Amino acid sequence: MKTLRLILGDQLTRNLSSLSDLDPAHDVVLMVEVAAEARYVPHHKQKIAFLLSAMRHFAQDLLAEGIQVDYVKLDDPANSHSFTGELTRAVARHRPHSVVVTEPGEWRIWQMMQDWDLGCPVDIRPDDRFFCARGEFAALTHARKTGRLEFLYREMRRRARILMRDDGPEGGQWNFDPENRKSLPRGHRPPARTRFAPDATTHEVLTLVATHFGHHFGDLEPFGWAVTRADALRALDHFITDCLPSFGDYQDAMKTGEDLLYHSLISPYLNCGLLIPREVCARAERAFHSGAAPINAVEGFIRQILGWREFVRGIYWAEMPGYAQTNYLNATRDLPALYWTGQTLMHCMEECIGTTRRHAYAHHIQRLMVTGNFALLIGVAPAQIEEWYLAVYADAYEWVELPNVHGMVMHADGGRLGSKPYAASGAYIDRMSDYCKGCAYDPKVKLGPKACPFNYLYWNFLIQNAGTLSPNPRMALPYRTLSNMPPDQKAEISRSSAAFLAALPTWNGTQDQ
Ligand code: FAD
Ligand code: DLZ
Ligand code: SF4
Repeated sequence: MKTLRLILGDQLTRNLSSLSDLDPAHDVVLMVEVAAEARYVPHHKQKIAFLLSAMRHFAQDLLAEGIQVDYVKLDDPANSHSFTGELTRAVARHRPHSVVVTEPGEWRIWQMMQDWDLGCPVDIRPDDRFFCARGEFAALTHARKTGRLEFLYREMRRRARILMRDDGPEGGQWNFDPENRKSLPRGHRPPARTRFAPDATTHEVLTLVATHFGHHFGDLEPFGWAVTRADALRALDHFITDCLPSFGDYQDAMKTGEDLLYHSLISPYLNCGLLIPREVCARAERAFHSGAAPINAVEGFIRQILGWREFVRGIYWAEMPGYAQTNYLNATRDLPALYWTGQTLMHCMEECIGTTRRHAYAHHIQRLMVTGNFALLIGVAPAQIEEWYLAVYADAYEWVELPNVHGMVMHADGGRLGSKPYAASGAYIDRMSDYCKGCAYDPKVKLGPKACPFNYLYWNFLIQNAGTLSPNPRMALPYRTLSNMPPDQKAEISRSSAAFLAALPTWNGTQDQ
C-alpha cells in the first residue's frame, strides 16, 4: 500500500515521526517549494536560501538511500505555491492509500491541515524532536503561576538524565547564572567562526532567491550557513571546541563589529531538523565530563535548549490562537522605518540591525535588550514588531518567535511567559557593550538633545503604563524611584520622548529598499 509522506521545510531529519515506518518499495516522500511560505511574511533572503538549499540537500540524501522523492521546485510552472495545492496535486499523481505528516511548527499550518479534504485518510503525527510533548506541557506547568520555566527545566533534566548526579543536579546547583553575564574585556578577540562555502545546489538556490525575492530585506551573500546535516554537525563541533568554554561568561555581552561572539549559531539547524536537541545537549554534556568546558558554560547552554526552547514552545501550543491577539499594554505605534533601513543615530540599534541584515542572525541579548527593548519602550503594536522578528531571522518560526516577542519582549501577554517586562535604560546597554562609545548620544545624559533616547524613553514607558504595571510587585523598585521624581523632571521626560517620537519616521509598508 502506497503512503504519501509530506515533509515540511522545518522537518529535515531522517528520524522524523512521519518517516519512521517508511516503506521504500512503495512509499513516496513529497517535498514542495512554495512561494506562500516565503511571502506570508517577507522573509530575509538568506533565510529562504538556507531553507530551500537544506530541503534540496535533504531530498538528495533520501534519493541516495533509494527512497522515492517527489520534489516540486519553486520555478516549476505547474506549482500552485501552497501546501494544500501541492498536496492535492500530488495525491492525484500518486493515488496513495493515505497521507502521513508530522505536526507542523505553526498554528496557521496546523489549521490548514485540519481543513484538508484529500479523498484519503491523513495521519498527523506528533513531533518527537522535542523533550516535552505538546499535550503534556499544560499538565506539567499547571497550577504554577511563577517559576514555571525553572520547574519545566528541572523536570526535563531529571527525565532525560542530563547533567544529573544521582538524584541531584551536576555541580550541586541547577542554575549557574550568577557566574555568567560578564562584559567582554577590552581588546578581547572572540574566535573566528566556521562558515560553509556554497556548493552547486546552494548557488542554484541563491540565483533563484535573487530572482524571486531580491526585494526582500537583508543581504543574500556572503552566504555561509551549513545546509546539510554533515556540515551542521561540523558547526556544532566547532562551537563545542572553540566557543562553549566561554559561552557562559560572555552570554550577555555585545561588542561593535563582533556579531557572533561565543554563541552557537545553531538555532537555524535545530529548528529545521539538521540537528536534534537531544544530541546537542548530549554533546555539550560530554564536553563537561571530559573537562573541555566548565559547568557554568555547559549548564547555561543546556538551559537555553532544554529549558527556554521547550518552555516557549509549550506556551505557544497551550495558548494559541488567542495568544497572538492579546495587547496587555495597549501598544499601537507603527513600526519605525529604522528596523528595515538600519538608519539611525543610535549606535546600538544600528549594530544590531546591521548584523541582522548581514547574517539573518542576532544573538539573544541584541534581540531582547536592544531591538526588543526599543520596541517595548516606544510601544510598537505587537503584531508589527512580531512580523519583523519572524521575517528577519534564519531561525524564525512562529512557535518560537511569537512567545519571545509577544511575551518576553512586549509583555503583550500580561505575564503568561515572564513576570515583568525587560524594560531597561541606556545604562544596561552601556554596561554590557561598547556600543555607547561610538554613539551620537551619551548614556550618562538623561535629558536633552545629547541624552541617550533609551534613558528618557524608559521613564516615559513607566509613566505611560503606570496604571497597568505599578501594581506588579516586581516593578515596585522603579515605580518607587518614579514617585520620588520631581514633577518638572517627569514633564521634561514626557517632552523629550514626544519630540523624539515625533521625529521618528515610520515604515511605508513595502520591503523595497
Ligand atoms: P545560543 O545563544 O548559542 O543558545 C543556544 C540555543 O538555545 C539556541 O540555538 C536556541 O535553540 C536556544 N535558545 C536560547 N534562547 C532561547 C529562547 N529564548 N527561546 C527559544 N530557544 C532559545 N529563537 C529562535 O530559535 N527563533 C526565533 O525566531 C527567535 N526569536 C527571538 C526573538 C526575540 C525577541 C528574542 C529575545 C529571542 C528570540 N529567540 C529566537 C531566542 C534566541 O534569541 C535565539 O534562539 C538565539 O539567539 C539563537 O542563536 P544561537 O543559536 O547562537 O543561540
Ligand atoms: C520558511 C519556509 C520557506 C521560506 N519555504 C518553504 C517551502 O518552500 N517549503 C516548505 O515545506 N517549507 C518552507 N518553509 C518552512 C515552513 O514555513 C514551515 O515548515 C511551516 O511554517 C511549519 O512550521
Ligand atoms: Fe544605544 Fe544610548 Fe548607548 Fe547610543 S548611548 S549606543 S542609543 S544605549
